Amino acid sequence: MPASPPPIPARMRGLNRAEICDVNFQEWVRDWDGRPDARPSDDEAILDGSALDARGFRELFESQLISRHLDLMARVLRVQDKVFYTIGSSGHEGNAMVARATRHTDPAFLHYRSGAFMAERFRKLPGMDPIMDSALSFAASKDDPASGGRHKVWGSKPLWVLPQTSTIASHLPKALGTAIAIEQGRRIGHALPIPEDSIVVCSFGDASSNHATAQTAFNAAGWTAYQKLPAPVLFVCEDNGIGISVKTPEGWIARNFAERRDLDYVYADGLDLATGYADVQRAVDHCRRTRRPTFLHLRTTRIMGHAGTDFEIEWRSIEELVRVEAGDPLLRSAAIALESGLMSKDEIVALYEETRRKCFAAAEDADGRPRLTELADVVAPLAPYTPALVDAEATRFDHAVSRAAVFGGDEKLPEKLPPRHLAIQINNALHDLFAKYPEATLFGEDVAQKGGVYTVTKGLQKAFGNRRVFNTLLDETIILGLAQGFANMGLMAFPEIQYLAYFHNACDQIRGEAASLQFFSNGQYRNPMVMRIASLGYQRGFGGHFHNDNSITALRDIPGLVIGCPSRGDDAATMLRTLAAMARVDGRVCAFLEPIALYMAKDLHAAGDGGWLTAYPPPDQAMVFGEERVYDAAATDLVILTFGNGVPMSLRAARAIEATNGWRVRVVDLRWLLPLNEAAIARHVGECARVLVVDEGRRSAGVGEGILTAIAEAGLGAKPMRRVVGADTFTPLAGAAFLVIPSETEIVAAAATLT
Ligand SMILES: Cc1ncc(C[n+]2csc(CCOP(=O)(O)OP(=O)(O)O)c2C)c(N)n1
Ligand SMILES: [Mg+2]
Repeated sequence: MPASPPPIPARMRGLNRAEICDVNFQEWVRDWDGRPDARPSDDEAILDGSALDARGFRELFESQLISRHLDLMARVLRVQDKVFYTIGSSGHEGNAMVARATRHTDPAFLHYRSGAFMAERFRKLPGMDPIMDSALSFAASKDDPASGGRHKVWGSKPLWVLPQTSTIASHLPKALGTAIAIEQGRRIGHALPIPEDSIVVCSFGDASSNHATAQTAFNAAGWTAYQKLPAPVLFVCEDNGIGISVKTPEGWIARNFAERRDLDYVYADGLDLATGYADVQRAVDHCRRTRRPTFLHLRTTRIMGHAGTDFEIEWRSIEELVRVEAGDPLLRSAAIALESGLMSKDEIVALYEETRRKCFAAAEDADGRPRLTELADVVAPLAPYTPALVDAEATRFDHAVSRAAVFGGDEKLPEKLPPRHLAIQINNALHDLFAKYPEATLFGEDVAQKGGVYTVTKGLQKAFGNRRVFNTLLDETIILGLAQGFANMGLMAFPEIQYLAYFHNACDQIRGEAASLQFFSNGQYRNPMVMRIASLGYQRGFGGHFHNDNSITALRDIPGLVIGCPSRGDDAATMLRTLAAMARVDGRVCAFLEPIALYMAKDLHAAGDGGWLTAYPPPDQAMVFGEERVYDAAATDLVILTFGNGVPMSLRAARAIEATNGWRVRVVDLRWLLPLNEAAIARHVGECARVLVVDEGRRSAGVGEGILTAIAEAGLGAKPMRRVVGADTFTPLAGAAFLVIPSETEIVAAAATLT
């Protein structure tokens, strides 16, 4: 019979496991009765055979203690409403080794259990205070240098830690994107903001490694390495064996990752600094030297629960909890300090208590600092817009020489050629922007040799090379992750999403990540981009829902995002210039919706009239952000507010309405869908007797609702008014597709009901 385990002392059965871990540490140190070695000098190995020297160990141990006491402090002060976050790093303090082995210029996208990593990275620059900076973030203080009090994030501008929200795994694609951008930027001669041999650090938990967003990043990293293309990303899986309450099957992480051919696997014991450090360093060195994606499987544990609100005692056995707590990495670090002779028991306890004191003092200080109390302050970094600078940038024209070469000589400049349709003018505008911005890059599915499904990007790769224009693997999450990574490295990114329907499965990369970066970093970090999406319905060549998706609702409520939707070629060119300028000047994340059905449209009222062809605007012209295009501004009988395909349809319908009702009809192409220009909407409605809103999107939650709301809020809701809008349905195949979206006949009929 196996001996029964010793009984668990009464004091160990308490509810507050943080207190128990705290007491445990002190008692364990006091009770230690081993024999210390002769004290090592700073440069000597901390223990025989360890790759870590005594100075290094001492610093790592201090970083671990800072992290632990920030956790303990947070648990105590949360209940006093001085701290607002209790997801801690306890058990993960070994990640300090990753910070030590990397540089402060290696961009880091961190797991939320990165207190020790941060404390250690703070050492890399003089004059910084990890405790105070962290305390300010815990306290949601306006003085928090990472987020300005918007969230408890691990982030630092000088330390190249880009703040993360806590959607698990969502940061992996952009970490990979940043790694690829380091290499790609170097190859196109772009001045990188960090050294050329930098690597990207990206940490996450064991449960998170199963997430689709994580898996696609691993896959894309392997896909890249398989082709012998560099991707120097260090994936650090902090394996504590559990995700909230769900255990990761024993051995699963090694099983799943140890033998991937194009993801180089290194295991390190994150619970033991003396033995773990060599392996951590090996992983970092390998990644830096080979530029291959590297998977560091870092063994950790989780003590004190998932967060302060997780009372593990209620759902785990006491025996199991005590067993887990016995694996506390700080106990092992204390043992190393004692066994090596580096520190005495008293020194350790004194350091422990002194760190506690500093953390509480910093927290009290932080609690006394101002918090965000005004909405204007909260949203200040969300959607910066400096019109004068944007306009100057959008109209800046100093690339005459390069564009002449791109277009094949002065005579072939597009503004000197006859009017053309939308697809051609977008293509011309992209060539122009690439001539203007040497840092511009464009990527997506099929965009390179083929030039996209609709040939909108045709010739770009030939003109600008395969480092600036390239095909990605088939995954929208990765395309948008790449865009963020490229932007992080100061490149201008034009990611393409092949169809609007396919944006939706990667939406979080814009919603949760790209659009939130300026907000959560208080404007310190930005990932500007112009995301082009082939969009909307009415296609005759290619049917079905997924090629005709007309829902932009998922984009419309993303804070800070700009959405532009041109309906004709000249507007597309000037809008693209403005979006590129907004990205460059203000760091904005922009969506450019290209109405597929208008790509090739040439005529407006009759076959052969060429009414929808437009001249190419010279490169010093741009569109003012928010500005609408008005057709027949003098008309006042009826205004039709619309966008996209609705514009030529409404212009045709306007003729019929004029013929039947005798009304003059004003058609307003809003062009900018987020934010909506509410003042312009109110002005046109105010000037006209009747109102039609033509919205090809769906009835619920679409643009039309926003337009009607703007009208109502302007006090103009009493005017005769109707909405012609798509049905709340997916788009069917063949002719049935046209039953679910607005038609010209419907527009004319709706106008007839307005008296
Ligand atoms: C996309 C997403 N789904 C669910 C959650 C909720 N959640 C937060 S942490 C977590 C468990 C993560 O476990 P693991 O990756 O092992 O990290 P650990 O907390 O153990 O360090 C879950 C399910 C989330 N933040 N994001
Ligand atoms: Mg875990």
